[in-house]
Amino acid sequence: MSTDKAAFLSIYKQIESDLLSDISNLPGLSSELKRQLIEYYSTCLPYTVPGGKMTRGLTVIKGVEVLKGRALTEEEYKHAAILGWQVEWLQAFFLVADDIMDASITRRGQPCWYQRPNVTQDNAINDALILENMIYQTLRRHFKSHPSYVALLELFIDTTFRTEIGQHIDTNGTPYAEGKRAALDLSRFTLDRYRGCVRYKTSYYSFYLSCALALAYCGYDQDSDEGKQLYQKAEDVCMRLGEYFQIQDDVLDAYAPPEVLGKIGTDIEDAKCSWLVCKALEMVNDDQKQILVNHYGRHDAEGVQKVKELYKELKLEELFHEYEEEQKKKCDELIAKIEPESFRELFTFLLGKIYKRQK
Ligand code: DMA
Ligand code: MG
Ligand code: MG
Ligand code: MG
Repeated sequence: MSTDKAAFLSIYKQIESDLLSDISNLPGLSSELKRQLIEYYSTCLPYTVPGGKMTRGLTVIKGVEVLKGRALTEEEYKHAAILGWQVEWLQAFFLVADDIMDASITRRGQPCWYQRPNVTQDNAINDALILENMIYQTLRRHFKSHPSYVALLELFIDTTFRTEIGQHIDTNGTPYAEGKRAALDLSRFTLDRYRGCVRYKTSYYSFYLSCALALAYCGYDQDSDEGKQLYQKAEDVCMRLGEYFQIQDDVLDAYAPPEVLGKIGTDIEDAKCSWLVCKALEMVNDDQKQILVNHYGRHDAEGVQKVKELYKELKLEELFHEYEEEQKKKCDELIAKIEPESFRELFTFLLGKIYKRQK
C-alpha cells in the first residue's frame, strides 16, 4: 500500500487541481488572462513535478507507516501522501533552478523545463519560485489546524535554506564561467569541500526531510527527549545515505548512458566539485594533472573525452564499486544500531532504493 505509485499519483492529481483552482480564483484578472495562466501551469506542473522516481515522496508515507506500526487510516494515508508530494514539489523547484544553473539539456528523459520551446529562462526562474510557493499554499490548505503545522513549515523552511547553501557551495566550487578561464582553481576540489557541499545540497532534502516530516506528523517533538533522539538518528543515517547517493549521482553523470539516466552529464563541462575529480586529484601525477588543467570545465566534447579517459586510466569506476560495497556495509551497521528496532525498516527501505542504482 504505502509504496503504491498509482495511489500516490492520484493524490498528485488532487493537489494539482486545487492549485490550478487557486489560479482561476485570483481576483482582478480577465478570463482571457486566467485562461493563459491555467494553460501554462497545467503544462508546467505535470512536466516538472511527478515524473521522477518519487522515492522522496513515498518515503514520507513509509515513515508514517513505520512509526504508527500499522496500516494507515484513509486520512493518515492522504496526509502522508500530501506531505510526500510537497517534498516532490520542493525537488521540482530545486531541479528547475538547478538545470538552469548547471546549463543542463535533459532531465527525466525530456528537455529541461527552461529548454522547452515555449518557456524562456526568465519564465523558468519565476516558475521555480512559484513551485516553491505552492508548497506553502498546499500545507496551509491541509494542515493549518493540524498540531504539527508549525513543525512541518519549519522543516520545509530550514531544509530549503540548507539546500540553497549547498547549491551555493556547488556553483561556487570554482568561481568559473566560460570566458573567465583564469579562475579555474583545481585546489578547491577537496573531499572536505565535497562533503560539506553534498551534505547541504543533497542529504537534507533528499533523505532527512522525508524522515523528519514523518516524525513531525506523528507528533514527535524535536525538543522532547524521545523526539530529539529519533531526529538525531534519522539525521545520522540520512547524512551517510545522502553522501553515498550523491557520489553515485556524480559517477552516473560521467558513466551512465543518458537514455537510462534520463539526463546528460554536465559535471566536467561545468567544472563541478564532483567525487570523481576530487578522487582523481588525490591520485594524479604531474602529466595527468595537466589534462585536468587543460580540459576540466570546458564546454568542449574532445576535452571532456580526455578527462573521461584520465578517469579510466585512474580506474575510478572500479574505485567507486569498492566504495559502494563499503558504504552498503557501513549503512547496514548504522541501521542495525537504531532503536526502536521498528524504525530501522524506514532506512532499510531507503538503502534498498539506492544500492547499485543505475539511474
Ligand atoms: C543536485 O545536484 C542538487 C540539487 C539541489 C538539485 P546535481 O546538479 O548533481 O543534480 P543533477 O545531477 O540531478 O542535475
Ligand atoms: Mg544539476
Ligand atoms: Mg547542480
Ligand atoms: Mg549530478
